[in-house]
Amino acid sequence: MVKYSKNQLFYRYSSTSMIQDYSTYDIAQHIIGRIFNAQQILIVCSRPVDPDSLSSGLTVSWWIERHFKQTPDIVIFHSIPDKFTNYPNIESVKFKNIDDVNWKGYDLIILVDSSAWEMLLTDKYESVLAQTGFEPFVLIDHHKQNIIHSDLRHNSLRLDEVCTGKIIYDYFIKPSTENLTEDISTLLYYGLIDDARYFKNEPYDGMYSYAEELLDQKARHSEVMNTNVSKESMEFLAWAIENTQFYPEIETTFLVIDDEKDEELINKFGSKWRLGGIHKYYIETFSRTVEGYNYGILMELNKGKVTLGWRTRNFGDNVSIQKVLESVGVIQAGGHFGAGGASFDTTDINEVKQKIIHEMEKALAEKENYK
Ligand SMILES: [Mn+2]
Repeated sequence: MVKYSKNQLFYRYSSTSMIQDYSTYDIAQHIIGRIFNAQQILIVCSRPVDPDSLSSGLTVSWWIERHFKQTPDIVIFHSIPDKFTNYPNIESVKFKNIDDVNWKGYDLIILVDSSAWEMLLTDKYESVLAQTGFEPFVLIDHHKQNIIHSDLRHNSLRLDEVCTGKIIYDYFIKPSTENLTEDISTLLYYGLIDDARYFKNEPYDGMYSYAEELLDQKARHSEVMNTNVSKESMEFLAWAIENTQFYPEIETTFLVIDDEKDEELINKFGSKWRLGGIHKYYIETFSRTVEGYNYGILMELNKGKVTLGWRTRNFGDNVSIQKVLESVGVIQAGGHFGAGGASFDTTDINEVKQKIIHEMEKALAEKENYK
């Protein structure tokens, strides 16, 4: 039987939605119980290395320290782009190699903001799971249901929310009656604003009141809204627009980075162009923005696989790119309706593209089967 601290008596039934046979409240309680009983906690932030992923990891860690007087380690296995160096507490997130973690040393591993093992634990995730099993893991996430959520069953708190930070706030911090510090509010606000794409994405219940609560707790609005992009991101945008292919009949744009284009990018931006996330600005400003092109796909050849990112306009009568990809032999696809990622177990990038084009033609002709 789990013993709760005095503070936990304040946890209240806050949701009636169910995850399998457990209510979300039960799952949150179960996770709190596990935190309370844990000896050594590790927090793992996910790829894409974005504001919600980093701020969720930092916020959970802050709350555990504050509420349970225990200091977790925070780790990420993908490098953190320079644009995050001004984030409060960012130095507590350690960028590590997966082999440098003593997995057996942690009895609780909290995963945040992820819909796939690979996004968290890299392509070596199977060797980690072979050592640990599923037991040490819990997951807090807002992506579409995927294999990882079923693997972790009632240790996965997955909700359709605007961002993972909001779930942490609603289910852990707020009921515990801890007040946010200015820095933590600001971190959560970064996560919210980025995942909501400055409120251009679909509105989720409670999204605006959450923003207001963070502002009430001194989130630094002007700091978060002070966006600028690196010169490299702008140069990538210009290059990428030049290299984008337009397919009007399927309302889709493709940017295909095969070996030849990769070489070109390495010459322009250095071998680490992928890791710096300089392609993100192209995806956000260009994909699904051009009139008549509701779908934007960026394909790459990466470590012997074809990987792909998509954007779909949330407005209008559109098909699900995930469904399209599932019909053309994807090994993994997930994320959100309007924004997601996928990978194919092949290096024939043009063959994958041709299959997608063919399936998109079908999908647009029979929309009801691809929703
Ligand atoms: Mn997120």
